[in-house]
Amino acid sequence: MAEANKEVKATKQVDPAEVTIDPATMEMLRRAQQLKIDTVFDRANVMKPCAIGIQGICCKNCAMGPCRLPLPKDGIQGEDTRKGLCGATANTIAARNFARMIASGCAAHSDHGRGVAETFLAMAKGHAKDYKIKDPIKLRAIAPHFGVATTVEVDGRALDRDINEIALEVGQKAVREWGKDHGFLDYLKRAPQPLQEKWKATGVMPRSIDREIVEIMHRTHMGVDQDYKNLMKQGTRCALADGWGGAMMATDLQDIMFGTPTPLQSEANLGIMKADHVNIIVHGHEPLLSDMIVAASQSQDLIDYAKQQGAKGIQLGGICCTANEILQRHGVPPAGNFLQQELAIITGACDAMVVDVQCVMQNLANVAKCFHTKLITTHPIARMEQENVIHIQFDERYAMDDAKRIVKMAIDNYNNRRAEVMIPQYKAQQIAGFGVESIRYHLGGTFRGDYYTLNDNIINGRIRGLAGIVGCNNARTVHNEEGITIMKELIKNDVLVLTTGCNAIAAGMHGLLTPSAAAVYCGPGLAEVCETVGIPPILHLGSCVDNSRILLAATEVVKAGGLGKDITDLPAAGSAPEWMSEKAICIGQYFVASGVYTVFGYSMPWEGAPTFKNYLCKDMENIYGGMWDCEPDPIKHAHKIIAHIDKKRKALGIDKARERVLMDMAARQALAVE
Ligand code: NFS
Repeated sequence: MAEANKEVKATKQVDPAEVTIDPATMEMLRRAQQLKIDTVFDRANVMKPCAIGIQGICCKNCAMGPCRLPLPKDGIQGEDTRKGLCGATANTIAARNFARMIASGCAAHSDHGRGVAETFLAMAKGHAKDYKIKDPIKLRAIAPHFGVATTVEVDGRALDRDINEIALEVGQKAVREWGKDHGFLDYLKRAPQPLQEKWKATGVMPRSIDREIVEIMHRTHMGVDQDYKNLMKQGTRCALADGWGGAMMATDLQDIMFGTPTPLQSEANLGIMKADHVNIIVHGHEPLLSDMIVAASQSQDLIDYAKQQGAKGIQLGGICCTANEILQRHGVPPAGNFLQQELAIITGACDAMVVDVQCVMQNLANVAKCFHTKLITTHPIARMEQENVIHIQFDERYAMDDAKRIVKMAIDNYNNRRAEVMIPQYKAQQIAGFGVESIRYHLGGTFRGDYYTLNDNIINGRIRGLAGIVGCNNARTVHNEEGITIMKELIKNDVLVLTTGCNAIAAGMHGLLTPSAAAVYCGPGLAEVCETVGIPPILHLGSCVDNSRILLAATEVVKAGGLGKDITDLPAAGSAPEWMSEKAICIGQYFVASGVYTVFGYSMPWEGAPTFKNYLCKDMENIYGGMWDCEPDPIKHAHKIIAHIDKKRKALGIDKARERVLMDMAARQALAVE
């Protein structure tokens, strides 16, 4: 069994209790050690990161390098004379690397968005029969952003336009956003007016999505852009093309085709897998296939077929953002987040793992070799070299047929289990599926139907502010520890948390996504709001592309009034405590450029270029209203966010209301009747 994995030998075994705070993960790591199967936790123990690369000061953009520019031991004294063979400074190198990370992140989210837009258009043309318009209200709501009319005039009366006609035009317009040859992205108009003005004035309005990515690749080629500020201007334009472009369109079009999420109950963690069921784990990002697999696994003929094979049913679970996609729309429970992907196979009960794009570890193939698990790649752009991997290319024209074929393959594999099944019995209840629309419903005014009640509670100080805590796991930090500690500290201090991505899965696994968590973990103000309206203190807003929901929720807060005129005025901040992917850097930059103070954990690839760092972490605030920061210590991290929220409350003149909340119950009651 160890054969397939013998390439990596841990010099010292990791102590499971030291690398994660999740008992299910600890249990599976012990099991892996018993079976002599290495996981990402072991590899992180054996291979240390490059001390220069981690600081962002290694340039490998031409074959004269790689040029490495380590900081002098005693720091920079006087002028920084470090340079590469061509003369590139540390700032240029770090900015090029940073911009390339943004380009890659934008490409990943936006190519996902392109796939969705193309399928949406195919659906509208009748070429993808298994996809439907599930949310026509949302389609009508977003059509005007593309300049698509939702009414037609008949005899002087405005009548509702045919929904299929609207879909066709929206699909055509959306697809063009990737390569339009004039003007700017349509969705930029959704941002608050002052923010749009700021982008115009600073010259960072994205033109088309593909162009901004290409231009970064050009500008970071050897001998092109050699000014870190100018490089980051393009980095910003590209990041905005993601957040207010590709990712936002992905979210909207997915909502229309698969349903706009509404809060629903589910569970989270490896304990959702069932020994007596066929277990299918979907992993990756795009819901185009996974949504079909949900439907296929619920079809009676396949459930009957599973029973014929001796299973009690079919258990579907998700890993990474695909998990969030099918959780928020169908209540399918996540089996885990990024660092748990190998562990789902090590349970011995994973009959098929179906992957598409992004955040899929190649070592899954090696782990799958040790078990009966069928590892199935489905996307033409994401295949694996290992021979045991099966490729079933997904074709949206035959979506349901492909999904059924995959589910049947998993069922046929049920009786091939060869290792002892060991599923850790840990899972937590959760409520997920929040969004711009459901926040309006839960925290909106009774009659106004907007964010009035949310704003009111921020102004009166029961809610101190808002924090978007998002992003990945990183094997260089303790699994889930930073994210969970930060979120607990924030809600303890009355900060309402919005979460997405693998951090959202962590919140679910650790029991923070239930309304009852409010009484246990929240400060008095936030607890009161959560208990009154019946929401968790941390709202699960979906996958990483759904960070666009956070931007739009913030815009709604601005529109509802009383908290300034722009996102940057809000008592709000962003954070990715355990970030690891290039997508996270892109997200961070579009948050910063949207006016949000954004703190990352772990370490940032700017440490080796102090001037560039200063530009991102200080100067950007003067340009966009938001700026970067990095704080690996979770408690300090949370308090940096809280200090920023308090700074914004003060600027808005609402800091006094907050002080009253901190008084006794009588004072709070007095505040409530004012
Ligand atoms: Ni976001 Fe989703 Fe997870 Fe990180 Fe990867 S799954 S797109 S990148 S690891 S949160």
